Order: sequence, then C-alpha cells, then structure tokens
Amino acid sequence: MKILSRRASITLQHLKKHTSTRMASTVSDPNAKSAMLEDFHAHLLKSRRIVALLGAGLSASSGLPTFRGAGGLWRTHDATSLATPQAFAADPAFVWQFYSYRRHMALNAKPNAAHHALSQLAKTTTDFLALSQNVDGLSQRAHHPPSKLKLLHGNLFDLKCTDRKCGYKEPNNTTDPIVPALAIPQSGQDPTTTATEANAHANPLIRGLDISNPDHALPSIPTASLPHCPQCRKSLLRPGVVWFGESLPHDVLSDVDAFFSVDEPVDLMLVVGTSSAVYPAAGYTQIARAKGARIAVVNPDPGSGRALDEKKDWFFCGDAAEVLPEMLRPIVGDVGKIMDGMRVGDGNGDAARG
Ligand code: BJW
Repeated sequence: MKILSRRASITLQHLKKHTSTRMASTVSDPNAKSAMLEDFHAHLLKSRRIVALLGAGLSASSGLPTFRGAGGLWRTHDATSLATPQAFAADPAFVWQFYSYRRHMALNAKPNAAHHALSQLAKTTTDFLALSQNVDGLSQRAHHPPSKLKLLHGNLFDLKCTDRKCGYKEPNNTTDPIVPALAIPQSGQDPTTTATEANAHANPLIRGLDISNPDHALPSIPTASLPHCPQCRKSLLRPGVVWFGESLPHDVLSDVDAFFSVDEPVDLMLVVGTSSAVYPAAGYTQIARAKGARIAVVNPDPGSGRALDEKKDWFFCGDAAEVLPEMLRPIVGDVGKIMDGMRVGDGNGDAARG
C-alpha cells in the first residue's frame, strides 16, 4: 500500500510537471520548460543505447522545405507525388527538374546547429544510431560519422541507372547542374518575369529563378539532354533516392535491424522533425519503445506529440536547430562553439561547394 501510494504520487507529480511543461514550451514559461529539460537531461546522461529518427524538419532552419504542410508544393505539384517511379516514367524531364532544383538548394544550404549537435552525439556515444529520412547531405556535411548514420531514403547526390540490369551506381556526385540542360534559369531568361519581380521573391539558396514557383516558366527539356548512364549508354540516370513503393536499401535495413536485435534495451529515442507519416521509417519508434526506449519528440507542430506516453516521454515543441542543442548540451557541450571552430578551421563550416 505504501509503495502503491508512493508510486501514485510520483506519477502525479511527473504528470503535473509534464503537462505544465508541455504547455510551457508553447507559452514559454521558463520554469516549467527548464524542469522538463532537467528531467530529460537526467535520462540522457544515464542512457547507453540511443537511436534518433530524423526527418525534413531537421533541415527546415537551413532553408530546405519539408514535404507535408507549407512548402510541400513544387510548382502546382505535391512534392510527394513527384517522389514516385510512376511520376518519373510519365515525365522524366519534370521530375529531374524537381530533383535538380533540390540538389542545387541542398548544396547552397548549410548544416544547422541540430545537425552539428547530432553529429557530436554520434561521436561521443558508442551505441548511437541516426536513422535519417533526409536525402539532403546536411548530416554528412556536419561530419556525422558515416557508420552511425543510416540513410533510409537514399541520397540526392547518388545516381543510379534506371535499368536495373545495367546496375550502374555513382555515389556522391555533387555536380550542379548535373547536365547543362538542368541549370537553374537566370532571371533574364524568363520572359514572364521582370528582374524586380524575381528579386522580390528571391530564395537565398537559389542562384537564379526560383522555379518551384509556377509563375516562372519552366524550360522544356528533351529526354536526350537528361543525364544518361555512362555504362550502358542507353538508359536514363535517376537520383539514388527511395520513391514510394520501392524497397529501402537492403544494407541499411539490415544495419538498423542489427541495432534493434542486440539483446539489450534501447534507452532513448529522439524523433526529430518528422511527421512520422511514412513507413517503414515511422515504425521504428514503436520498435524502440518495445525495446524499452523513452521517446523525445522535437517538432514545432503541437499535434506531433499526440502519440506520446504522458508519463514517460517528452515533447519539445519548437525548431530543432534551437531545441536540440539545448537538449543534448550535457553530452555535446556548446554546439555554437563547435560551429564557430569549423568556420575558423575551413573558412566555410562545411565543404559542399568548391
Ligand atoms: C520541424 C521544423 C523545424 C518543420 N524543426 N521540425 C505501412 C502502412 C501503410 C503504407 C505503407 C506501410 N509500409 C509501407 C507503406 C507504403 C509507403 C508509405 O509509407 N506510405 C505512406 C504514405 C502511408 N512506404 C513506402 O513505399 C516505402 N517503401 C516500402 O515500404 O517498401 C516496401 C513496400 C512497398 C510497397 C508496399 C508495401 C511495402 C518507401 C518510402 C519512401 C519515401 N520517400 C520519400 C521521398 C524520398 C526522396 C525525396 O526526398 O524526394 O521520403 S517521401 C518523403 O516523406 C521523403 C521523406 O523522407 C518522407 C518522410 O517525410 P518527413 O521527413 O517526415 O517530412 P514531412 O514533411 O512529412 O514532415 C516534416 C516535419 O517536420 C513536420 O512534422 C513538421 O512539423 C516538422 N518541422 N519545421 C523541427 N524547424
């Protein structure tokens, strides 16, 4: 009876603290916010096996659009409708223009403090694995150790032949544009837009016209001018990403399975910047939970904390680039200093562009 009432009071206290801090993270009550952070830090410091599921929101503050919600339209198309083998088969030029634009933007973007915090966590935690749905290369450019970064949905900069029998694959081709025909048009090249209009809507990551905006004319590109396979010299190349209906890379899946198959609990799972709408990626949270993990969600959308266990989990409502460095501070230290050091070290903070 004594134990029961003690338990009940701990649970009540925890729940009270948790509920108030959860509200506080949106109404910025500093006391409640720091209580939740303290509770999280205490668990982080005793966590041995940690896994992170990463999504497009991780790169949002680097300027890259997410898939769902605002920014998820490319011209008049839902970005996810272009991420299919069917869309590519129907109009390879249009789908290549979409991917060429995203390669260009990703190359001009910089990893943010959240990428650096995760990279540092990976370097300092032996049993850590990041399962990234992102294809933008920003975690790699934050020097995330490759063995601790599993790219569930491939990489924008990998290329592969559309003919599986040919099997040609080329990793990490950062040529921009990949072929001259896919160059981002410059403002003077669009008869429908004046230079002033183009500047008024300038996207800092685009050197030229923002062709995601349907007001700008899109050049028509003959199939012959699209990237072709240098091996079979016949078929088109395509981006090395995973489209809907396609299997995730087998080696990646087996590395992730190996992490979860270890006969030890998982202590903590970070779920950062994802709508958890796409499988099998989203399913890893349940797998981690079944292995004992407490879950910490980082997302500015209050709805994304819905499925959490009020007693065990945490919901940090906000921009990953602001929230995650604070969450991981007891292990990774001051991420701002690390980023400053990199800027001093190579003059750029990363090496995407020559
Ligand atoms: C911030 C922020 C800030 C904003 N800070 N946060 C089980 C049930 C039902 C269906 C299936 C199932 N298993 C498989 C399927 C089919 C399908 C699927 O999941 N369909 C769903 C729509 C239901 N899955 C597949 O087809 C997968 N393949 C597969 O399973 O093979 C076997 C199989 C095949 C067929 C049938 C059955 C089995 C392949 C999935 C491939 C997904 N590919 C894409 C495109 C990659 C290439 C590219 O980039 O173009 O991957 S789709 C797109 O969604 C992309 C993303 O990685 C993925 C996830 O999106 P993500 O990252 O979560 O982004 P958003 O935009 O959704 O969310 C962003 C979040 O950030 C939001 O919550 C914001 O609030 C937040 N945010 N600012 C922090 N500053």
